[in-house]
Amino acid sequence: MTDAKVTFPSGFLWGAATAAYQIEGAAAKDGRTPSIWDTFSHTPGKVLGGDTGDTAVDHYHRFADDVKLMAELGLTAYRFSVSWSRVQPTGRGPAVQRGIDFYKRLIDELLAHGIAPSLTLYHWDLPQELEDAGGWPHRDTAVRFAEYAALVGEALGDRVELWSTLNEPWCSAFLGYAAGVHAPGRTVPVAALRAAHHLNLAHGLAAQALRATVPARAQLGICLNPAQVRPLTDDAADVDAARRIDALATRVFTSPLLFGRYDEDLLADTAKLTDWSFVREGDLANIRQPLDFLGLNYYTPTLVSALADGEEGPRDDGHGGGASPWVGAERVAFHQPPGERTAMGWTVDPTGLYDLLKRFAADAPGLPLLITENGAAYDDKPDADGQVNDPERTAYLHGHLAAVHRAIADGVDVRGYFLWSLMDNFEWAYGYSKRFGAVYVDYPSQTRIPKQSARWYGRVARGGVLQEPPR
Ligand code: IFM
Repeated sequence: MTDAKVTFPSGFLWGAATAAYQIEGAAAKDGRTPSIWDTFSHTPGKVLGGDTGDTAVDHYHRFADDVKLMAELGLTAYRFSVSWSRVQPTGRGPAVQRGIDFYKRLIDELLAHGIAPSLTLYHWDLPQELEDAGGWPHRDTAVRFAEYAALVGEALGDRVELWSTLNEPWCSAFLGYAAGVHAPGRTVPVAALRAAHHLNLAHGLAAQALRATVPARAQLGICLNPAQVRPLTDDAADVDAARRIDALATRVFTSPLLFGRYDEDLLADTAKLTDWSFVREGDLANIRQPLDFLGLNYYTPTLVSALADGEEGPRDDGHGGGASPWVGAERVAFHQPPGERTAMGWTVDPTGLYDLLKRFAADAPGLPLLITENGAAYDDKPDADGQVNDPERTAYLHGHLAAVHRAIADGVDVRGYFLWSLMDNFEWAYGYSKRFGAVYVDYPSQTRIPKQSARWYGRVARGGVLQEPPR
């Protein structure tokens, strides 16, 4: 491979990503109150091993060392999320200064090390009080979110240029309210659709609130996890199954965000559940706000086929069981795409990332794209010398970065890549059993050990040139 083929554009962001509940710990410190994930993880049987984010990887106290480590690795950007209930404990009213101060300290540390902060306002941790008042299926939650966005914008707008409103609203809506495998653990199909709409509205209202509070240089976007859906065969029924899943996984967000509409096929597929009258006049205009970038999170493609009435088929869509999140598209089978799998059981297939980038370059011409998450879990362990060698993760990153480079070479405007995740952390319903980190965390001692993949990624980041994985 020659350098010319694998050199990324100058200014390309080389980052890693995390989320507040997955790393911070300090769950009851400095005025923070429970979020839906605190409640969910403390409910017996919801999270593997009864794990919680109470301590997580104690980033709240160790952030300065963690930033130092990022700088040593050569990262130029860091994507983190703000814990809503740390800065606005009840989801209403003024900001709590101690909560804000934590993020100020973190951001100042990043800036001092030349690392661009990329702030996500919401990565799934709704203040419990807002869930008690109805949660995302309830319209007022979107209004509350815009108020929270304004508070954070006012407090941190001078320090942060890259802003994302929501992370993976699909998971919040469909895993949280239909499948029940994520907080708040409800299994009410129509609640998921209402939640999806109110998350879209929350994004639109928050984007407007941010534009009014943060300096004009700020870049605003949203991080989605569009499914890269493929039909098992060319059969019309399978192609239609892929269309149904695409509508529910991706277009339920991208069509209102980018085009100001909910697609007719989505409305038809879900008509037996709702007439969508919760979409009020003016909502779609509020949702369709100018974006400075679209964040894409990608891990694996989705392979589907149609199920005839009464027919059974494989149903593991990789989201950990529970009720079906695919409300209105229940007659779809999910197949394991061929290829190697990660410890999550997710197939490694970088062509899905390439296809996704090409799709959004076509669907949203002129809109810069960021890979805001991509990575893999493996069963990493330190060896006798205390080193963590993770060749599978390096190969995964290499393959996906090559796919990003290929898309850029084809003219797709990709501005950066954030590896998921900076360090091992609380992997939601899987607790601490899945390690996505480039940095290994020994949980009892909280010792951080950069894995071999982190060192490799750092070399790529420093040179802006894709390196061959170590042999
Ligand atoms: O850990 C999660 C993250 O919080 C959101 N995107 C997917 C990751 C891996 O499952």
